[in-house]
Amino acid sequence: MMGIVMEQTKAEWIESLRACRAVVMGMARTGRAAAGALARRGAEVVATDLQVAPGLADELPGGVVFEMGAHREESFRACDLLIVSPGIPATNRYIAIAAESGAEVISEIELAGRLCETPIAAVTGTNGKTTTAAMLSAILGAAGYSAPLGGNIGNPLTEMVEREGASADFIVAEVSSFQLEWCDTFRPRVGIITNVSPDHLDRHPDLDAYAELKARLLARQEAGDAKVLNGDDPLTARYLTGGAQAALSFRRSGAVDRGAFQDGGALMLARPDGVRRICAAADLRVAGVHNIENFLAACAAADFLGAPLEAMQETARTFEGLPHRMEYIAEVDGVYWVNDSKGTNVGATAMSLMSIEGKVLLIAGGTDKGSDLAPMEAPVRERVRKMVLIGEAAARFAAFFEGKVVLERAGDLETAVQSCRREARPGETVLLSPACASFDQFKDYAARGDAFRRMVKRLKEERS
Ligand code: UMA
Repeated sequence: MMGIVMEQTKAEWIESLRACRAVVMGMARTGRAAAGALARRGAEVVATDLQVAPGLADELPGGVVFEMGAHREESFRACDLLIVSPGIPATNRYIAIAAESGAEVISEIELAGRLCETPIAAVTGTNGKTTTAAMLSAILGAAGYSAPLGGNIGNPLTEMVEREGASADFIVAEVSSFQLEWCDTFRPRVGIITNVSPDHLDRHPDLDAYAELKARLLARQEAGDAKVLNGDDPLTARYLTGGAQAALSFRRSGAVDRGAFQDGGALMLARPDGVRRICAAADLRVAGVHNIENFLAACAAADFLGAPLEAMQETARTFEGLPHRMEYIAEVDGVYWVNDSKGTNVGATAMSLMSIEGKVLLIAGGTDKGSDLAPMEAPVRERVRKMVLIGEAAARFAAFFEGKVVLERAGDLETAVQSCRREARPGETVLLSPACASFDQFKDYAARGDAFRRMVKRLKEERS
């Protein structure tokens, strides 16, 4: 079987799966969705994972061969197509074995794109991509379109395409840099890059390589498509030039030719036929300057896809935000508790700190990604009264912030919460925004945020 070439239609490629031997590597959410989609289209599928996951055979179509507990070199040598889960680094030796044996290596997002005839609006970027994608889906929904949301947010895009592709007007996809690593022909009708700042530098060689991966989202776009880029972020704005697609941008610090921008207290849309006011920045139900950026990006994309101003205005008033992203949990004895467990990198935590009024007790740390901590220094000095450190990264964070802010090494989240409970004064905010991944102590950032929410709710109950 050949890789998809530009002359080959999607239908032809799908037909070719009947003669395809596929290996799906990783049997978590991504792998299960991909293995099912391929088997249903007639491919011979080997599903493999280093871990054993019981119950998989009941979940997947008959005929799928399971190689669990270890990978088998022979299977990688013999396959035509390899689907790699996002959690597996590109340097994995089995990927090299398959590629050297002539297999095409793709991600599950690439697979979803090949299976999908519905226009896709895809959002990537270091921070804000989940919220921007959710806002875009909400605006399109308010405009009367069916625009379900999938991808990195948690439900694999392939699953979404299979379930709703035929009935949806648009599919809104949140896409991570890991998922773009193995993308080749993925071509969204609209591609948004929210921003690029240091993250995942344990997986990508440097910031430039990471930005280039993000830009891969736009590489296959053609006339009739659009890219939406952050005009205030030089690493992102550099992709505004070149390409046959329409170039839209969003900015908080000045007008744009086409896209959306903030003008004092107003949020504006710049269209080919003139500038229109969307709403006041204060109309947004979600707090924080980063959410103004997310909303502007979503509006620029939604306008390109045909949504009217009223749908944007309604979404501004009603969109409540997402769990684990500056999620307000409770006030206990005058102290505000906020869950920003999705703040998994330095840029996200810096941004979250700047969106809070008053002093902050910051709970940070977790799995160390080795990022430069300098971008956090000014926000920490300005806003943080005390930093309480947890997880593997605690020692490096402590060494960097020593003498810059009051520090405590709490070890784990429960101890950190108890310490903040004792220390925080009325009017202050206790913020969990770790600037780190969670894998040292939790399954993922959502499990960490859920645990934090439970602990805070318990504190609240103890008071009432
Ligand atoms: N494995 C092998 N061999 C290896 C290494 C790993 O078999 O050599 C197996 C592991 O045992 C595991 C699987 O491969 O079973 C890897 O699964 P995965 O980590 O890719 O998990 P999924 O459940 O498929 O989740 C992925 C995304 N995970 C990552 O990017 C790490 C999820 O994003 C995403 O929601 C999901 O696909 C659906 O699209 C999570 C994430 O942390 C939320 N994303 C990062 C972020 O947002 O910062 C990028």
